[in-house]
Amino acid sequence: MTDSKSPLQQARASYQPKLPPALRTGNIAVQLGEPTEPATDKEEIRNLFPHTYGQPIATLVEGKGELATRPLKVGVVLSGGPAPGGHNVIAGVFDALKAANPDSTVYGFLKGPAGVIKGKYIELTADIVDQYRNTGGFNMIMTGRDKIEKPEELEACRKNFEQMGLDGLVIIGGDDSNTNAAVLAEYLRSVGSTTCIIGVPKTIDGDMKNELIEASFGFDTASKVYSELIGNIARDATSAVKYWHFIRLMGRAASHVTLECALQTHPNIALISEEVQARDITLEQIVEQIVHSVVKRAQAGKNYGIVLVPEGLVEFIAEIKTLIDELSAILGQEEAYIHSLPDHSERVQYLSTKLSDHSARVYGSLPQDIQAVLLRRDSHGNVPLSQVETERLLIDLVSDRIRELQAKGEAQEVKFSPLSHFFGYEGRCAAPSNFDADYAYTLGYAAAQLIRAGLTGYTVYVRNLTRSADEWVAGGAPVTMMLNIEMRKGKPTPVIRKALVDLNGKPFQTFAQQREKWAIEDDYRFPGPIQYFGPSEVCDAPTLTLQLEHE
Ligand code: FBP
Repeated sequence: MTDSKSPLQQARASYQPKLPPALRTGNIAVQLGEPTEPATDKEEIRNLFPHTYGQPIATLVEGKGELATRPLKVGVVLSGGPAPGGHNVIAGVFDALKAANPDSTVYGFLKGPAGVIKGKYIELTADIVDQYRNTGGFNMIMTGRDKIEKPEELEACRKNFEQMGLDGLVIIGGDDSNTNAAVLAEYLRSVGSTTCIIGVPKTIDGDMKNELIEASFGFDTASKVYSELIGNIARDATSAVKYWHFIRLMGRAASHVTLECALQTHPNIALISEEVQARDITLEQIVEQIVHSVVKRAQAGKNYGIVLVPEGLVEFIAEIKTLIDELSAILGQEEAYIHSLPDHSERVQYLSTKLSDHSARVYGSLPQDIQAVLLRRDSHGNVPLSQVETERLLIDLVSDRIRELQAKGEAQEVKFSPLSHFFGYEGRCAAPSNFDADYAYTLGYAAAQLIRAGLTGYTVYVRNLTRSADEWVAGGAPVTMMLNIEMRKGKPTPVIRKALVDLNGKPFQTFAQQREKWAIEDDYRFPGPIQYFGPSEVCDAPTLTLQLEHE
Protein backbone atom coordinates (compact mmCIF):
# COMPACT_ATOMS: atom_id res chain seq x y z
CA MET A 1 0.00 0.00 0.00
CA THR A 2 1.26 3.49 -0.80
CA ASP A 3 -0.14 6.74 0.59
CA SER A 4 -2.30 8.65 -1.84
CA LYS A 5 0.05 11.61 -1.39
CA SER A 6 3.80 11.42 -1.96
CA PRO A 7 6.09 12.57 0.88
CA LEU A 8 6.88 15.72 -1.10
CA GLN A 9 3.16 16.44 -1.62
CA GLN A 10 2.63 16.05 2.10
CA ALA A 11 5.57 18.27 3.00
CA ARG A 12 4.60 20.97 0.48
CA ALA A 13 1.01 21.06 1.73
CA SER A 14 2.24 22.73 4.90
CA TYR A 15 4.62 25.19 3.22
CA GLN A 16 3.59 28.70 4.22
CA PRO A 17 4.29 31.08 1.32
CA LYS A 18 6.05 34.31 2.21
CA LEU A 19 4.26 37.66 2.00
CA PRO A 20 5.68 41.18 1.76
CA PRO A 21 5.70 43.03 5.11
CA ALA A 22 2.74 45.28 4.31
CA LEU A 23 0.49 42.27 3.70
CA ARG A 24 1.50 40.39 6.84
CA THR A 25 -0.29 42.77 9.17
CA GLY A 26 -3.98 43.09 9.88
CA ASN A 27 -3.62 46.76 8.95
CA ILE A 28 -3.47 47.21 5.22
CA ALA A 29 -4.12 50.48 3.42
CA VAL A 30 -4.05 51.58 -0.20
CA GLN A 31 -1.96 54.56 -1.22
CA LEU A 32 -3.03 56.12 -4.51
CA GLY A 33 -0.56 57.93 -6.78
CA GLU A 34 -1.07 60.44 -9.57
CA PRO A 35 -3.46 59.81 -12.49
CA THR A 36 -1.86 57.63 -15.19
CA GLU A 37 -2.01 57.39 -18.95
CA PRO A 38 -0.81 54.89 -21.54
CA ALA A 39 2.50 55.50 -23.35
CA THR A 40 0.79 55.71 -26.77
CA ASP A 41 -2.69 55.90 -28.33
CA LYS A 42 -3.95 58.01 -25.41
CA GLU A 43 -7.03 59.46 -27.14
CA GLU A 44 -8.28 56.14 -28.56
CA ILE A 45 -7.84 54.41 -25.20
CA ARG A 46 -9.51 57.24 -23.30
CA ASN A 47 -12.49 57.00 -25.67
CA LEU A 48 -12.70 53.23 -25.30
CA PHE A 49 -12.39 53.30 -21.50
CA PRO A 50 -14.11 56.49 -20.35
CA HIS A 51 -14.97 55.11 -16.87
CA THR A 52 -11.65 53.49 -15.99
CA TYR A 53 -9.11 55.62 -17.91
CA GLY A 54 -6.44 57.49 -15.98
CA GLN A 55 -6.78 55.71 -12.64
CA PRO A 56 -3.79 56.08 -10.28
CA ILE A 57 -1.26 53.39 -9.40
CA ALA A 58 -2.23 51.78 -6.08
CA THR A 59 0.37 50.68 -3.53
CA LEU A 60 -0.49 48.45 -0.60
CA VAL A 61 1.08 49.73 2.59
CA GLU A 62 0.82 49.07 6.29
CA GLY A 63 -1.54 51.54 7.90
CA LYS A 64 -5.03 52.38 8.91
CA GLY A 65 -7.01 52.02 5.74
CA GLU A 66 -10.53 52.06 4.56
CA LEU A 67 -10.58 48.55 3.21
CA ALA A 68 -13.91 46.74 3.50
CA THR A 69 -14.31 44.54 6.56
CA ARG A 70 -17.85 43.36 5.77
CA PRO A 71 -18.22 39.84 4.34
CA LEU A 72 -17.33 39.93 0.63
CA LYS A 73 -18.22 37.58 -2.20
CA VAL A 74 -15.35 37.19 -4.65
CA GLY A 75 -14.97 34.95 -7.71
CA VAL A 76 -11.74 33.62 -9.21
CA VAL A 77 -11.17 32.32 -12.73
CA LEU A 78 -8.13 30.74 -14.39
CA SER A 79 -7.63 31.65 -18.02
CA GLY A 80 -5.41 30.21 -20.78
CA GLY A 81 -2.57 27.71 -20.42
CA PRO A 82 -1.75 26.42 -16.92
CA ALA A 83 1.20 27.97 -15.05
CA PRO A 84 2.72 26.79 -11.76
CA GLY A 85 1.36 28.88 -8.89
CA GLY A 86 -2.26 29.26 -10.02
CA HIS A 87 -3.60 27.43 -6.98
CA ASN A 88 -1.55 29.66 -4.70
CA VAL A 89 -3.13 32.77 -6.21
CA ILE A 90 -6.49 31.31 -5.24
CA ALA A 91 -5.19 30.37 -1.77
CA GLY A 92 -3.91 33.95 -1.37
CA VAL A 93 -7.30 35.42 -2.30
CA PHE A 94 -9.03 32.99 0.04
CA ASP A 95 -6.75 33.61 3.05
CA ALA A 96 -6.81 37.39 2.62
CA LEU A 97 -10.60 37.56 2.47
CA LYS A 98 -11.09 35.17 5.38
CA ALA A 99 -8.53 37.11 7.45
CA ALA A 100 -10.49 40.32 6.86
CA ASN A 101 -13.82 38.64 7.57
CA PRO A 102 -14.33 34.88 8.11
CA ASP A 103 -17.82 35.16 6.59
CA SER A 104 -16.48 36.16 3.18
CA THR A 105 -17.05 33.66 0.37
CA VAL A 106 -14.84 32.69 -2.57
CA TYR A 107 -16.29 31.15 -5.72
CA GLY A 108 -14.31 29.36 -8.42
CA PHE A 109 -15.65 29.75 -11.95
CA LEU A 110 -15.17 26.48 -13.83
CA LYS A 111 -13.19 25.85 -17.01
CA GLY A 112 -12.04 29.40 -17.62
CA PRO A 113 -13.90 32.48 -18.81
CA ALA A 114 -16.66 30.29 -20.31
CA GLY A 115 -17.64 29.46 -16.71
CA VAL A 116 -18.03 33.17 -15.95
CA ILE A 117 -20.23 33.70 -19.00
CA LYS A 118 -22.36 30.61 -18.28
CA GLY A 119 -22.45 31.19 -14.52
CA LYS A 120 -20.85 27.81 -13.76
CA TYR A 121 -19.05 27.95 -10.43
CA ILE A 122 -18.45 26.21 -7.11
CA GLU A 123 -17.93 27.64 -3.67
CA LEU A 124 -14.31 27.18 -2.64
CA THR A 125 -14.27 26.04 0.97
CA ALA A 126 -11.22 25.68 3.19
CA ASP A 127 -11.34 21.90 2.61
CA ILE A 128 -11.02 22.38 -1.13
CA VAL A 129 -8.39 25.14 -1.04
CA ASP A 130 -6.22 23.25 1.49
CA GLN A 131 -5.90 20.29 -0.85
CA TYR A 132 -4.32 22.45 -3.53
CA ARG A 133 -1.90 24.70 -1.61
CA ASN A 134 1.53 24.80 -3.28
CA THR A 135 0.51 22.28 -5.94
CA GLY A 136 0.99 22.72 -9.67
CA GLY A 137 -1.74 22.71 -12.26
CA PHE A 138 -5.06 24.47 -12.61
CA ASN A 139 -7.15 21.38 -11.82
CA MET A 140 -8.88 22.90 -8.78
CA ILE A 141 -11.29 24.73 -11.08
CA MET A 142 -9.75 24.01 -14.53
CA THR A 143 -9.07 26.53 -17.26
CA GLY A 144 -10.14 27.46 -20.78
CA ARG A 145 -9.22 29.79 -23.60
CA ASP A 146 -12.56 31.56 -24.17
CA LYS A 147 -12.73 35.34 -24.19
CA ILE A 148 -15.32 37.61 -22.65
CA GLU A 149 -15.66 40.25 -25.33
CA LYS A 150 -18.96 40.22 -27.24
CA PRO A 151 -21.66 42.56 -25.83
CA GLU A 152 -23.92 39.62 -24.99
CA GLU A 153 -21.06 37.89 -23.11
CA LEU A 154 -20.30 41.01 -21.08
CA GLU A 155 -23.96 41.35 -20.23
CA ALA A 156 -24.24 37.65 -19.31
CA CYS A 157 -21.36 38.16 -16.86
CA ARG A 158 -23.03 41.22 -15.34
CA LYS A 159 -26.26 39.30 -14.79
CA ASN A 160 -24.42 36.40 -13.15
CA PHE A 161 -22.53 38.78 -10.88
CA GLU A 162 -25.73 40.54 -9.89
CA GLN A 163 -27.45 37.25 -9.09
CA MET A 164 -24.49 36.09 -7.04
CA GLY A 165 -24.09 39.49 -5.33
CA LEU A 166 -20.43 39.34 -6.36
CA ASP A 167 -18.17 42.10 -5.02
CA GLY A 168 -15.21 41.18 -7.17
CA LEU A 169 -13.69 38.82 -9.70
CA VAL A 170 -9.99 37.94 -9.95
CA ILE A 171 -8.99 36.99 -13.51
CA ILE A 172 -5.77 34.98 -13.50
CA GLY A 173 -4.37 35.12 -17.02
CA GLY A 174 -1.89 36.52 -19.52
CA ASP A 175 -1.83 39.71 -21.57
CA ASP A 176 -5.07 38.94 -23.41
CA SER A 177 -6.93 37.96 -20.24
CA ASN A 178 -5.75 41.08 -18.41
CA THR A 179 -6.89 43.16 -21.38
CA ASN A 180 -10.19 41.32 -21.09
CA ALA A 181 -10.29 42.21 -17.39
CA ALA A 182 -10.06 45.89 -18.37
CA VAL A 183 -12.84 45.55 -20.94
CA LEU A 184 -15.10 43.81 -18.44
CA ALA A 185 -14.27 46.37 -15.70
CA GLU A 186 -15.12 49.23 -18.07
CA TYR A 187 -18.38 47.60 -19.14
CA LEU A 188 -19.49 46.95 -15.56
CA ARG A 189 -18.74 50.52 -14.50
CA SER A 190 -20.58 51.88 -17.55
CA VAL A 191 -23.78 50.05 -16.59
CA GLY A 192 -23.56 50.92 -12.90
CA SER A 193 -22.41 47.51 -11.63
CA THR A 194 -20.16 47.64 -8.56
CA THR A 195 -18.40 44.30 -9.12
CA CYS A 196 -14.64 44.96 -9.20
CA ILE A 197 -12.40 43.21 -11.73
CA ILE A 198 -8.75 42.58 -10.89
CA GLY A 199 -6.24 40.79 -13.15
CA VAL A 200 -3.22 38.72 -12.11
CA PRO A 201 -0.22 38.26 -14.48
CA LYS A 202 0.11 34.57 -15.34
CA THR A 203 1.99 32.72 -18.09
CA ILE A 204 4.98 30.41 -18.37
CA ASP A 205 5.89 32.32 -21.55
CA GLY A 206 7.22 35.27 -19.49
CA ASP A 207 5.90 37.74 -22.03
CA MET A 208 3.59 39.68 -19.73
CA LYS A 209 5.98 42.17 -18.18
CA ASN A 210 6.64 45.89 -18.38
CA GLU A 211 7.85 48.75 -16.18
CA LEU A 212 5.17 47.87 -13.64
CA ILE A 213 4.89 44.09 -13.89
CA GLU A 214 8.34 42.56 -13.30
CA ALA A 215 7.37 38.99 -14.24
CA SER A 216 4.42 36.67 -14.74
CA PHE A 217 4.10 33.79 -12.31
CA GLY A 218 4.87 30.34 -13.70
CA PHE A 219 7.86 31.35 -15.83
CA ASP A 220 10.25 30.61 -12.97
CA THR A 221 9.09 27.03 -12.37
CA ALA A 222 8.52 26.05 -15.99
CA SER A 223 11.92 27.28 -17.17
CA LYS A 224 13.59 25.57 -14.22
CA VAL A 225 11.90 22.26 -15.09
CA TYR A 226 13.00 22.54 -18.73
CA SER A 227 16.52 23.55 -17.67
CA GLU A 228 16.78 20.50 -15.46
CA LEU A 229 15.76 18.26 -18.37
CA ILE A 230 18.15 19.99 -20.78
CA GLY A 231 21.00 19.58 -18.28
CA ASN A 232 20.16 15.87 -17.97
CA ILE A 233 20.17 15.51 -21.74
CA ALA A 234 23.50 17.33 -21.98
CA ARG A 235 24.90 14.87 -19.44
CA ASP A 236 23.58 12.01 -21.55
CA ALA A 237 25.00 13.57 -24.72
CA THR A 238 28.48 13.72 -23.19
CA SER A 239 28.11 10.16 -21.93
CA ALA A 240 26.69 8.39 -24.97
CA VAL A 241 28.67 10.70 -27.32
CA LYS A 242 26.54 9.96 -30.37
CA TYR A 243 23.41 12.14 -30.48
CA TRP A 244 22.55 15.69 -31.44
CA HIS A 245 19.49 16.67 -29.42
CA PHE A 246 17.11 19.21 -30.96
CA ILE A 247 14.88 20.53 -28.17
CA ARG A 248 11.89 22.76 -28.86
CA LEU A 249 10.67 24.79 -25.90
CA MET A 250 7.26 26.29 -25.26
CA GLY A 251 6.84 30.00 -24.97
CA ARG A 252 4.60 30.96 -27.87
CA ALA A 253 5.92 33.99 -29.84
CA ALA A 254 8.47 35.11 -27.25
CA SER A 255 11.81 33.33 -26.69
CA HIS A 256 12.14 34.17 -22.97
CA VAL A 257 11.90 30.50 -21.95
CA THR A 258 14.56 29.47 -24.48
CA LEU A 259 16.85 32.31 -23.45
CA GLU A 260 16.49 31.52 -19.74
CA CYS A 261 17.16 27.81 -20.40
CA ALA A 262 20.21 28.75 -22.50
CA LEU A 263 21.60 30.92 -19.70
CA GLN A 264 21.00 28.07 -17.27
CA THR A 265 22.45 25.22 -19.36
CA HIS A 266 24.88 26.63 -22.00
CA PRO A 267 23.69 24.59 -25.02
CA ASN A 268 25.74 24.52 -28.24
CA ILE A 269 23.06 26.53 -30.01
CA ALA A 270 20.01 28.43 -28.85
CA LEU A 271 17.95 30.14 -31.51
CA ILE A 272 16.21 33.33 -30.43
CA SER A 273 13.20 34.21 -32.61
CA GLU A 274 13.42 37.94 -31.91
CA GLU A 275 17.00 38.01 -33.26
CA VAL A 276 16.00 35.98 -36.32
CA GLN A 277 13.40 38.61 -37.08
CA ALA A 278 15.54 41.65 -36.29
CA ARG A 279 18.45 40.43 -38.43
CA ASP A 280 16.20 38.99 -41.11
CA ILE A 281 17.87 35.59 -40.78
CA THR A 282 16.61 33.03 -43.31
CA LEU A 283 15.85 29.37 -42.71
CA GLU A 284 18.90 28.54 -44.83
CA GLN A 285 21.13 30.69 -42.62
CA ILE A 286 19.79 29.01 -39.49
CA VAL A 287 20.59 25.63 -41.01
CA GLU A 288 24.11 26.82 -41.94
CA GLN A 289 24.67 28.03 -38.37
CA ILE A 290 23.76 24.62 -36.97
CA VAL A 291 25.78 22.76 -39.62
CA HIS A 292 28.82 24.92 -38.81
CA SER A 293 28.66 23.84 -35.18
CA VAL A 294 28.03 20.18 -36.10
CA VAL A 295 31.05 20.12 -38.43
CA LYS A 296 33.41 22.00 -36.10
CA ARG A 297 32.51 19.78 -33.17
CA ALA A 298 32.88 16.64 -35.30
CA GLN A 299 36.36 17.83 -36.26
CA ALA A 300 37.11 18.03 -32.53
CA GLY A 301 35.85 14.45 -32.15
CA LYS A 302 32.43 15.45 -30.77
CA ASN A 303 29.53 14.06 -32.74
CA TYR A 304 26.96 15.22 -30.22
CA GLY A 305 25.37 18.44 -29.12
CA ILE A 306 22.34 20.39 -27.94
CA VAL A 307 20.20 22.80 -29.97
CA LEU A 308 17.39 24.80 -28.34
CA VAL A 309 14.55 25.93 -30.58
CA PRO A 310 11.87 28.39 -29.40
CA GLU A 311 8.30 27.35 -30.13
CA GLY A 312 7.51 30.51 -32.08
CA LEU A 313 10.55 30.40 -34.38
CA VAL A 314 8.74 29.70 -37.65
CA GLU A 315 6.60 32.82 -37.26
CA PHE A 316 9.75 34.99 -37.07
CA ILE A 317 11.43 33.67 -40.21
CA ALA A 318 10.42 36.27 -42.78
CA GLU A 319 9.61 33.84 -45.60
CA ILE A 320 7.45 31.62 -43.35
CA LYS A 321 5.79 34.64 -41.75
CA THR A 322 4.82 35.84 -45.25
CA LEU A 323 3.56 32.36 -46.07
CA ILE A 324 1.47 32.21 -42.86
CA ASP A 325 0.00 35.67 -43.60
CA GLU A 326 -0.89 34.63 -47.15
CA LEU A 327 -2.42 31.37 -45.91
CA SER A 328 -4.43 33.29 -43.28
CA ALA A 329 -5.82 35.58 -45.96
CA ILE A 330 -6.77 32.61 -48.16
CA LEU A 331 -8.29 30.72 -45.22
CA GLY A 332 -10.23 33.86 -44.29
CA GLN A 333 -12.02 33.60 -47.64
CA GLU A 334 -12.08 29.91 -48.44
CA GLU A 335 -11.47 27.92 -45.27
CA ALA A 336 -14.51 25.67 -45.67
CA TYR A 337 -13.71 24.89 -49.30
CA ILE A 338 -10.04 24.12 -48.58
CA HIS A 339 -10.90 21.77 -45.73
CA SER A 340 -13.58 20.11 -47.88
CA LEU A 341 -10.93 18.98 -50.39
CA PRO A 342 -10.57 15.20 -50.12
CA ASP A 343 -6.89 14.91 -49.23
CA HIS A 344 -3.82 16.84 -48.25
CA SER A 345 -2.10 16.72 -51.64
CA GLU A 346 -5.14 18.29 -53.28
CA ARG A 347 -5.12 21.06 -50.68
CA VAL A 348 -1.42 21.72 -51.33
CA GLN A 349 -2.05 21.69 -55.08
CA TYR A 350 -4.95 24.13 -54.78
CA LEU A 351 -3.04 26.44 -52.44
CA SER A 352 -0.06 26.56 -54.79
CA THR A 353 -2.32 28.27 -57.32
CA LYS A 354 -3.38 30.86 -54.73
CA LEU A 355 -0.10 31.65 -52.97
CA SER A 356 2.57 33.96 -54.40
CA ASP A 357 5.29 32.03 -56.29
CA HIS A 358 7.78 32.38 -53.48
CA SER A 359 5.35 31.31 -50.75
CA ALA A 360 4.16 28.39 -52.88
CA ARG A 361 7.78 27.21 -53.15
CA VAL A 362 8.35 27.62 -49.39
CA TYR A 363 5.08 25.79 -48.62
CA GLY A 364 5.94 22.98 -51.04
CA SER A 365 9.36 22.53 -49.39
CA LEU A 366 7.92 21.93 -45.90
CA PRO A 367 7.22 18.45 -44.50
CA GLN A 368 3.61 17.36 -44.86
CA ASP A 369 2.77 17.48 -41.14
CA ILE A 370 3.95 21.09 -40.89
CA GLN A 371 2.02 22.00 -44.06
CA ALA A 372 -1.08 20.58 -42.36
CA VAL A 373 -0.59 22.50 -39.08
CA LEU A 374 -0.11 25.76 -40.98
CA LEU A 375 -3.69 25.34 -42.24
CA ARG A 376 -5.09 25.26 -38.68
CA ARG A 377 -6.07 28.33 -36.66
CA ASP A 378 -7.11 28.59 -33.00
CA SER A 379 -10.07 30.64 -31.75
CA HIS A 380 -7.91 33.81 -31.83
CA GLY A 381 -6.83 33.22 -35.45
CA ASN A 382 -3.31 32.06 -34.43
CA VAL A 383 -1.43 29.07 -35.84
CA PRO A 384 -1.32 26.47 -33.01
CA LEU A 385 2.44 26.78 -32.62
CA SER A 386 2.75 24.04 -30.02
CA GLN A 387 1.87 21.62 -32.84
CA VAL A 388 4.50 22.85 -35.33
CA GLU A 389 7.42 20.45 -35.05
CA THR A 390 10.13 22.96 -35.97
CA GLU A 391 12.79 20.78 -34.34
CA ARG A 392 12.03 18.01 -36.86
CA LEU A 393 12.07 20.45 -39.73
CA LEU A 394 15.53 21.63 -38.68
CA ILE A 395 16.74 18.04 -38.28
CA ASP A 396 15.60 17.24 -41.85
CA LEU A 397 17.22 20.33 -43.31
CA VAL A 398 20.50 19.90 -41.40
CA SER A 399 20.64 16.21 -42.41
CA ASP A 400 20.12 17.14 -46.07
CA ARG A 401 22.85 19.75 -45.93
CA ILE A 402 25.33 17.39 -44.29
CA ARG A 403 24.58 14.76 -46.95
CA GLU A 404 25.25 17.40 -49.62
CA LEU A 405 28.59 18.32 -48.06
CA GLN A 406 29.61 14.71 -47.68
CA ALA A 407 28.70 13.98 -51.31
CA LYS A 408 31.23 16.67 -52.22
CA GLY A 409 33.84 14.95 -50.04
CA GLU A 410 33.54 17.50 -47.19
CA ALA A 411 32.56 17.04 -43.53
CA GLN A 412 33.67 13.42 -43.56
CA GLU A 413 34.17 13.40 -39.78
CA VAL A 414 30.49 14.06 -39.19
CA LYS A 415 28.25 11.25 -37.93
CA PHE A 416 24.94 13.00 -37.48
CA SER A 417 22.39 11.11 -35.35
CA PRO A 418 19.72 13.60 -34.32
CA LEU A 419 16.97 13.16 -31.72
CA SER A 420 14.03 15.50 -31.27
CA HIS A 421 12.29 16.62 -28.06
CA PHE A 422 9.53 19.04 -27.21
CA PHE A 423 9.37 20.38 -23.66
CA GLY A 424 6.15 22.20 -22.93
CA TYR A 425 3.43 20.37 -21.09
CA GLU A 426 6.10 18.80 -18.82
CA GLY A 427 6.67 22.16 -17.12
CA ARG A 428 3.33 23.96 -17.18
CA CYS A 429 1.85 22.08 -14.23
CA ALA A 430 4.94 21.37 -12.13
CA ALA A 431 4.72 22.05 -8.39
CA PRO A 432 5.61 25.74 -8.07
CA SER A 433 9.16 26.64 -7.03
CA ASN A 434 9.44 28.55 -3.76
CA PHE A 435 9.66 31.71 -5.84
CA ASP A 436 6.43 31.00 -7.72
CA ALA A 437 4.68 29.68 -4.59
CA ASP A 438 5.49 32.93 -2.73
CA TYR A 439 4.95 35.25 -5.67
CA ALA A 440 1.61 33.73 -6.74
CA TYR A 441 0.31 33.68 -3.15
CA THR A 442 1.29 37.36 -2.76
CA LEU A 443 -0.46 38.21 -6.05
CA GLY A 444 -3.66 36.58 -4.80
CA TYR A 445 -3.40 38.17 -1.37
CA ALA A 446 -2.89 41.58 -2.96
CA ALA A 447 -5.75 41.07 -5.45
CA ALA A 448 -8.12 40.55 -2.51
CA GLN A 449 -6.95 43.83 -0.94
CA LEU A 450 -7.59 45.76 -4.18
CA ILE A 451 -11.13 44.37 -4.20
CA ARG A 452 -11.54 45.31 -0.54
CA ALA A 453 -10.52 48.81 -1.60
CA GLY A 454 -13.21 48.84 -4.30
CA LEU A 455 -10.70 49.23 -7.14
CA THR A 456 -11.46 47.87 -10.61
CA GLY A 457 -9.61 47.55 -13.91
CA TYR A 458 -6.25 46.87 -12.24
CA THR A 459 -3.54 44.22 -12.66
CA VAL A 460 -1.71 43.23 -9.49
CA TYR A 461 2.02 43.93 -9.37
CA VAL A 462 4.75 42.92 -6.96
CA ARG A 463 8.04 44.87 -7.07
CA ASN A 464 11.62 44.00 -5.98
CA LEU A 465 11.19 40.36 -6.97
CA THR A 466 14.93 39.65 -7.07
CA ARG A 467 15.17 40.49 -3.38
CA SER A 468 13.76 38.59 -0.42
CA ALA A 469 10.00 38.80 0.17
CA ASP A 470 10.84 41.09 3.11
CA GLU A 471 11.48 43.80 0.51
CA TRP A 472 8.60 43.09 -1.84
CA VAL A 473 6.04 45.81 -2.45
CA ALA A 474 2.63 44.91 -3.88
CA GLY A 475 -0.11 46.97 -5.44
CA GLY A 476 -2.22 47.48 -8.53
CA ALA A 477 -1.43 48.97 -11.94
CA PRO A 478 -4.40 50.35 -13.90
CA VAL A 479 -4.70 48.20 -17.01
CA THR A 480 -5.50 51.20 -19.21
CA MET A 481 -1.98 52.56 -18.68
CA MET A 482 -0.50 49.30 -20.09
CA LEU A 483 -2.66 49.29 -23.22
CA ASN A 484 -1.78 50.20 -26.78
CA ILE A 485 -3.72 49.80 -29.99
CA GLU A 486 -2.76 46.89 -32.27
CA MET A 487 -4.40 45.40 -35.35
CA ARG A 488 -6.13 42.14 -34.37
CA LYS A 489 -8.20 40.22 -36.92
CA GLY A 490 -7.98 43.31 -39.16
CA LYS A 491 -9.41 45.63 -36.45
CA PRO A 492 -7.62 48.21 -34.27
CA THR A 493 -7.90 46.67 -30.79
CA PRO A 494 -6.67 47.77 -27.35
CA VAL A 495 -4.22 45.18 -25.97
CA ILE A 496 -1.42 44.91 -23.45
CA ARG A 497 1.77 44.83 -25.50
CA LYS A 498 3.45 41.38 -25.47
CA ALA A 499 7.00 41.70 -24.14
CA LEU A 500 9.38 39.96 -26.55
CA VAL A 501 13.08 39.37 -25.82
CA ASP A 502 14.90 42.72 -25.79
CA LEU A 503 18.02 42.25 -27.89
CA ASN A 504 19.67 45.18 -26.09
CA GLY A 505 18.75 43.81 -22.68
CA LYS A 506 21.20 42.20 -20.27
CA PRO A 507 19.84 38.60 -20.57
CA PHE A 508 20.27 38.48 -24.36
CA GLN A 509 23.59 40.35 -24.27
CA THR A 510 24.96 37.94 -21.67
CA PHE A 511 23.96 35.02 -23.87
CA ALA A 512 25.35 36.64 -27.04
CA GLN A 513 28.76 37.18 -25.41
CA GLN A 514 29.18 33.48 -24.69
CA ARG A 515 27.41 31.60 -27.47
CA GLU A 516 30.36 31.32 -29.87
CA LYS A 517 32.30 29.43 -27.27
CA TRP A 518 29.32 27.21 -26.44
CA ALA A 519 28.82 26.38 -30.16
CA ILE A 520 32.16 24.59 -30.29
CA GLU A 521 33.14 23.60 -26.76
CA ASP A 522 31.36 21.57 -24.10
CA ASP A 523 30.46 24.18 -21.50
CA TYR A 524 27.22 22.56 -20.34
CA ARG A 525 25.78 23.64 -17.01
CA PHE A 526 23.56 21.33 -14.92
CA PRO A 527 20.91 23.20 -12.90
CA GLY A 528 19.42 19.98 -11.44
CA PRO A 529 15.84 19.64 -10.17
CA ILE A 530 13.95 22.42 -8.42
CA GLN A 531 14.75 22.31 -4.69
CA TYR A 532 12.08 23.19 -2.17
CA PHE A 533 14.17 22.82 0.98
CA GLY A 534 17.75 23.76 1.69
CA PRO A 535 20.07 26.75 1.40
CA SER A 536 18.32 29.85 0.08
CA GLU A 537 20.73 30.26 -2.87
CA VAL A 538 19.68 26.77 -4.02
CA CYS A 539 15.96 26.87 -3.39
CA ASP A 540 14.86 30.52 -3.57
CA ALA A 541 16.90 32.04 -6.44
CA PRO A 542 14.79 33.73 -9.11
CA THR A 543 15.46 33.16 -12.82
CA LEU A 544 18.70 34.45 -14.35
CA THR A 545 16.51 36.53 -16.67
CA LEU A 546 15.02 38.41 -13.73
CA GLN A 547 18.40 38.75 -11.99
CA LEU A 548 20.10 40.11 -15.12
CA GLU A 549 17.23 42.45 -15.92
CA HIS A 550 17.57 43.97 -12.45
CA GLU A 551 21.35 44.18 -12.32
P1 FBP B 1 -0.76 31.15 -22.15
O1 FBP B 1 -0.33 32.25 -23.06
O2 FBP B 1 -2.21 30.96 -22.12
O3 FBP B 1 -0.17 31.29 -20.77
O4 FBP B 1 -0.18 29.81 -22.77
C1 FBP B 1 1.01 29.21 -22.46
C2 FBP B 1 1.30 28.07 -23.39
O5 FBP B 1 1.91 27.06 -22.63
C3 FBP B 1 2.17 28.46 -24.59
O6 FBP B 1 3.54 28.43 -24.28
C4 FBP B 1 1.79 27.42 -25.60
O7 FBP B 1 2.00 27.84 -26.93
C5 FBP B 1 0.33 27.23 -25.35
O8 FBP B 1 0.13 27.53 -23.98
C6 FBP B 1 -0.13 25.84 -25.65
O9 FBP B 1 -1.44 25.69 -25.23
P2 FBP B 1 -2.49 24.86 -26.05
O10 FBP B 1 -2.15 23.42 -25.82
O11 FBP B 1 -3.81 25.25 -25.49
O12 FBP B 1 -2.31 25.26 -27.50
